[in-house]
Amino acid sequence: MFFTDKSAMKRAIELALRGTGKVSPNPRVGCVILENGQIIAEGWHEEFGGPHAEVMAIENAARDSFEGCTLVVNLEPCSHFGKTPPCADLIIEKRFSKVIVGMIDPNPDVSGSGVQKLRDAGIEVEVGILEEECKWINRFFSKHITTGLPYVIAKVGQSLDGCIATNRGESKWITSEESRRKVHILRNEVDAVAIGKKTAQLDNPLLTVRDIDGINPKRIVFDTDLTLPLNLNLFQEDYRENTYICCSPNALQTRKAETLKLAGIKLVPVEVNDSGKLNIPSALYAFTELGITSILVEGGAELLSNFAASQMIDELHLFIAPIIIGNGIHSFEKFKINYLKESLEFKLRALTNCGQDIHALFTVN
Ligand code: AOF
Ligand code: ZN
Repeated sequence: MFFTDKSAMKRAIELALRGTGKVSPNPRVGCVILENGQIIAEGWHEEFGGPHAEVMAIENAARDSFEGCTLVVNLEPCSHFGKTPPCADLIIEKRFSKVIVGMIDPNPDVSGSGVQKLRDAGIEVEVGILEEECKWINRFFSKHITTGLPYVIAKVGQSLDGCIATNRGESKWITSEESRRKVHILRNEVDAVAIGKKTAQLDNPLLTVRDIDGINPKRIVFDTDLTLPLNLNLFQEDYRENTYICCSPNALQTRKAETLKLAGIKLVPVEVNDSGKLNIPSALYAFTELGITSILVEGGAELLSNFAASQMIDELHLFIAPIIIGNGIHSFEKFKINYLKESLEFKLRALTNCGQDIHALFTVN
């Protein structure tokens, strides 16, 4: 098979995705080496702290000089000393003729200087091949490295009329099995999954990745006063090690806090707003401290509304089941505005069928 710049980049992206769940907070990076349109070696960033994709591909090629070869990578080769030495230096030393880059590295320590270094050494560099796709697969990394905040995905499984539960709180299962499978794929992609107190109580979820091969994210419950009972699934022995509760600094001083900590559950103190709700931006900064670059907010209405009111949602996945609930609990019902100009705006990115459900994917920009 003859590889063009684009098809080689497609392959680099495929390889990059193999790092899902293993490289965060680093980006997912894949690399192929082309000679006369043929791939002679491949590599990807396999684990956090490990060698970068370019190093892996170069090692796999097992040769000294790459004159006449093109290196294709979805993220600009690094130029800084992090946990590993600069890839740009290695590419120059190995005498590559050309480098094709998907996107500039948003990391301020790199941000164009990797490409500059290569060009200064006389290497032909092309930037921006399949740039949209490249940016998409590393959107968590980009947000995190440029703002210090995790990328926030809100997931809503609702009826045609926007309800996530009946007025008695019944919410299992509004959406189809296909939709739920997609949620498990999403869970596998993020570093953490978050729910509110009521959802923890009513649904008693595990928040694990099931039905697909994957890695379980960290599990976060927002429980301001630490009133949730210890017998919930999330707090059972097999799960508690990866379970975090966000609570008020006051709640941290209580006996319940001691009991939870002794059980191995981690408590994350978060500032409280005047309204008595946990402050979302300070929770997000606390998550960053825990190495979390992406979070999936799974409900309920209270937590989703709190995130909406803080304008902290980057992406929204709406799973719409073909049922009408009527007088139920609406997905964002606690998010109150008076004028349309105050509404949160999203852009539709994709619309697909999910069994009988509709899956709509929106981003903020
Ligand atoms: C690449 N290829 O495969 C990755 C890159 O601490 P380090 O040495 O692992 O450096 C991490 C930074 O390097 C990361 O923030 C990003 O800017 C870049 N990651 N770069 O050329 C890779 N993983
Ligand atoms: Zn590197």
